[in-house]
Amino acid sequence: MAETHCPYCALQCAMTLDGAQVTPREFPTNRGGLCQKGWTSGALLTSPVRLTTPLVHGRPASWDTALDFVAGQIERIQREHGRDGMAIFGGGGLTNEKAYALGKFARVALRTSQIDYNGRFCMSSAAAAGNKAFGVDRGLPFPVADLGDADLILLVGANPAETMPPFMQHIKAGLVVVDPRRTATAERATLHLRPAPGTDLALALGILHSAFSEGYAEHDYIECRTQGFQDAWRIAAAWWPERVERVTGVSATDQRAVARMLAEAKNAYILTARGTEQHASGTDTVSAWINLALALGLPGKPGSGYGCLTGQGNGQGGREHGQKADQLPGYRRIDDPAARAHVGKVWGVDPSSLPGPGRSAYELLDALGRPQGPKGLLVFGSNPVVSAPRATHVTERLQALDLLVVADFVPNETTALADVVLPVTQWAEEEGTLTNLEGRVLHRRPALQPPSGVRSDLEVLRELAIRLGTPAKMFPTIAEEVFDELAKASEGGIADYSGITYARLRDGEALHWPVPDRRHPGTPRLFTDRFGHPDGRARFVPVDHKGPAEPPDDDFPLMATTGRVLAHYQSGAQTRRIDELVAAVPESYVEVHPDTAGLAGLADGDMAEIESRRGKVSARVRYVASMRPDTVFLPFHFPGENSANRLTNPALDPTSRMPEFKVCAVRLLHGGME
Ligand SMILES: Nc1nc2c(c(=O)[nH]1)N[C@H]1C(S)=C(S)[C@@H](COP(=O)(O)OP(=O)(O)OC[C@H]3O[C@@H](n4cnc5c(=O)[nH]c(N)nc54)[C@H](O)[C@@H]3O)O[C@H]1N2
Ligand SMILES: Nc1nc2c(c(=O)[nH]1)N[C@H]1C(S)=C(S)[C@@H](COP(=O)(O)OP(=O)(O)OC[C@H]3O[C@@H](n4cnc5c(=O)[nH]c(N)nc54)[C@H](O)[C@@H]3O)O[C@H]1N2
Ligand code: SF4
Ligand SMILES: [Mo]
Repeated sequence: MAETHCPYCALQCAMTLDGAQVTPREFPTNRGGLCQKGWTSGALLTSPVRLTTPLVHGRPASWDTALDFVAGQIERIQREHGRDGMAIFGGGGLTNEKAYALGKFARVALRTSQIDYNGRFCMSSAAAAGNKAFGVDRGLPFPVADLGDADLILLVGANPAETMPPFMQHIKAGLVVVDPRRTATAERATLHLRPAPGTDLALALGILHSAFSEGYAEHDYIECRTQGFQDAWRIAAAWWPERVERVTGVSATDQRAVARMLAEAKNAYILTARGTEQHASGTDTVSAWINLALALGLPGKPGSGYGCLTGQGNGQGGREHGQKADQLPGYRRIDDPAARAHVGKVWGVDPSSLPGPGRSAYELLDALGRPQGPKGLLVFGSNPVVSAPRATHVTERLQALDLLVVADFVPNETTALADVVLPVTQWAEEEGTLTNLEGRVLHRRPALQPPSGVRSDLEVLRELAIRLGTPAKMFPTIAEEVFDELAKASEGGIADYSGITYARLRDGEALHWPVPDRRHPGTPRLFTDRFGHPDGRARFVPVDHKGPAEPPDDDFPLMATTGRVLAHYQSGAQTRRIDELVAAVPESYVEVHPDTAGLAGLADGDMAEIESRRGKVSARVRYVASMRPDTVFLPFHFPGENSANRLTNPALDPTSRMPEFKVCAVRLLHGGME
């Protein structure tokens, strides 16, 4: 029996594993609850699809053969194309230890600048906006359980009733949901605002406009705790509610009602997620919601606040320890000389040998195999063939590589293209830490022995590093040793883990970073006295509405938006292997208003073809009377002909480099493939 946490999302529900048998465990985030994915997560531990033998060009090989081959190819590629000829793509599901080791492997063993990860597709816009406003990016700067005392919660672009079901227990009071679709979460709301996809920024400006004009702004707070209100207000002043109604479709009355509800609540929270962020103007959109929260005096006020729901199991920790292109451990910047000096010392390397910032996730995938781009790629913890935007193009770029190596424990659409597949241990077979959506560092204990033949990601990195001539001691394989080094590397950084030890975590201490020394109790609530900027004040960021990068037109008259369903996780690599989840949602579908479907001659249950400028997909029509007639929705969990990402637009946010997963122009046709 081992006390552990779920392998999937950032809520990190606590569970006990007895062999592969899951039982929920009491914990502040899940209070004894689990969703269907958590309940069934044990199934993959005993699944016959499990990868247990390295594959080289599709044929079983010994570990030595596979690793020698990979190391030999890396050396050849770097000799011919330079250090940046090799690239790494990581994931926000990796433990802190793995994310740290991967970043170190890139900078020290490969000495490449070309490393990024799927978190760029996930939360990078909220991270960028949080850094601008608060000088710190921690998803929720307060414990989840605090939400229980609020009178009002405004949830923007988030569907936790499907994406984190046990989270809904914390919402006890008034709930306002902003989502173009009437989701399971919106069903629970006191008020549901249904803006057109990609128009949230205008909506936030409209609500700020109402709040200020009606006299709800917290002038003392604005004066004492913030900077820059006037510049932000100058833009919002031009967005009176009737103008916003024309752009968003949300009535002026509803905008005013939300402003009033927020102002009248004694304690209120504004929370955002991917619906707000996955846009070419996602950073500005999050800034607009933060501006509203600041004008109402919420961030840092006890019992109130702004937060962003992180997504992947280690969505938070995964972006703190150096697998991001511009980053070193401790949430340090790779272009900061002091950060390079500190981390260089911990690693025992000359800081000048550390590469600079590399390409962001989509830019990296897009550059693969091109004359100036990487020729080899190592993937740990992602399935970009299904999850990257403009997926057909990304697939072609992966095929253009000289060397594609994927470490995974199940075969997926990306391992199918790989020259070398390395079978690794999965969550319950190894030890490690993750940082959940509230910045709390959690310890996962090993519950069962891995099958023979598999190795851990940490062992793979060490074996490759040795073959590339790096001293073995630089890449320990015991998670606790890696953590202790990570803690040192993070010391003095924004995400300071230096006071955290495995012993403290095993004792069950609730350690929310920063934890700057061993006696420090952790920081469950940030911003109560000051924000992270040197002057302690939060910043309003002046932002204006731009709208989607690809608005609908005569050829592609509808907007497609994409997201999640309860039963499947991400690219589906894990959940499409679990019978109970496949039975719940066996295939892709498209949610469409009956009138819109009718115009295309499509009945409920027909196969439709959905086409954008980048490609075509098939999906079964679901009549949903509450859909906006101008919008269709597809889940992105399915591959091949059903992959929503064959449609999506890789237009990138200029700051976060996040692609616009949440809106592209499409047309709906009869006759998709069954
Ligand atoms: N079941 C399940 N749970 C998961 C995951 C999973 O794959 N499956 N993945 C995990 C991960 S990594 C993440 S990031 C989280 C994501 O969690 P969420 O952000 O809750 O999930 P999404 O479905 O991507 O998007 C949320 C909502 O945004 C809406 N939306 C689309 N366009 C817009 C827009 O322009 N404005 C607004 N306001 N809303 C819009 C969609 O209709 C959708 O209902 O879930 C985590 N939990
Ligand atoms: N259209 C559209 N596309 C999207 C989104 C959307 O809303 N719409 N959301 C985006 C978001 S928020 C995200 S987070 C991405 C996620 O999409 P992906 O990055 O593809 O994430 P997963 O499907 O979780 O892929 C994880 C793979 O890594 C493996 N894996 C899990 N843990 C480990 C480990 O510890 N080590 C190793 N080596 N492998 C491991 C799993 O078996 C699986 O094959 O998708 C993005 N794509
Ligand atoms: S809500 Fe998230 S962490 Fe909890 S059981 Fe479901 S997938 Fe796992
Ligand atoms: Mo995500």
